[in-house]
Amino acid sequence: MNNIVWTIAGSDSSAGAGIQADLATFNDLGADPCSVITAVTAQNSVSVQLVESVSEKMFTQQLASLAEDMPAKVIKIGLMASVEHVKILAQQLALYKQTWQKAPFVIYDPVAVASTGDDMTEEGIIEVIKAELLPQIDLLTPNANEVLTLSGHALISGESFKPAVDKLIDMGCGSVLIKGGHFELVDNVALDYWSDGKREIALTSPRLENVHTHGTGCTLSSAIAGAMALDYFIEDALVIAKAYLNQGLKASKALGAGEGAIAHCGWPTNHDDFPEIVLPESSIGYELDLPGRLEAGPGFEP
Ligand code: PXL
Repeated sequence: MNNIVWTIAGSDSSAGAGIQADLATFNDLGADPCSVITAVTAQNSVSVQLVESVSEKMFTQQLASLAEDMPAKVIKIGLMASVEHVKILAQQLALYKQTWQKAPFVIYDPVAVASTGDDMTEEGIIEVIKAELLPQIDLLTPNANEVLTLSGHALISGESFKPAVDKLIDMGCGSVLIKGGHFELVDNVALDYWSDGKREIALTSPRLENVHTHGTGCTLSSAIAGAMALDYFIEDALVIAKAYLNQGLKASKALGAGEGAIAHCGWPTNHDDFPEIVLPESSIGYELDLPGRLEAGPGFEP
């Protein structure tokens, strides 16, 4: 029995993010990793110097080589720098879902689609991502900026999470995890919110003040992918991934003049690293309007 998980992402020469972070995460959790490289980046801890997408031929062949012999249970997508790659990938994902014995679960961390920090990607890519890639995605993992870019919804309060997620689900995603790394709904609390439009879950952890956070987005989505490749249900995978992230953040350090990257330290085992589930009757539950939605029952549309 294999637990194959693919990462489709960019190479980071500083090895803190991208393919390098994804593979380290899959290995730590015990999944069986494969990789498809979308772009090569030359970067250090201070800045990104050069980004070059691989040729369409090379991108397509990597997918074909793996599809033929090593189909995945879970596919994690990171940096997509080329419009043509997005179109090819959307088409291939649709094909895998129709033709593979078991449809892969597809996770997309929409790296560099935010209006800030968009310099790693080609012009016009966001429209193609919205129209063609999002409908193939089972779990999207945006931060607040990426939510705004993709859905037009600004996360201004707890109550704004659910409508933003519902919009992204209308656009074709199966479910959405909003990462709270940049969103301080409650002082000193990091909050992540997940919903598939019917079920929902929010997780909180004490905010960690570590400045060495390069690669946290890649690592979180890869940890979810790795755990799902081991057959954990999505809610459990979110908890494991968050614990893996907290553990790695506590051990991260600088290696160059700039920000350091998250560390990779094996399966999370420390109780303090595990997040808490938000209960409807808690203060954060009220902020998110969980009691109101529970009362309205499943399938409630705001
Ligand atoms: O963390 C986002 C990210 C994803 N993929 C690659 C990156 C980065 C950030 O630098 O270099 C290849």
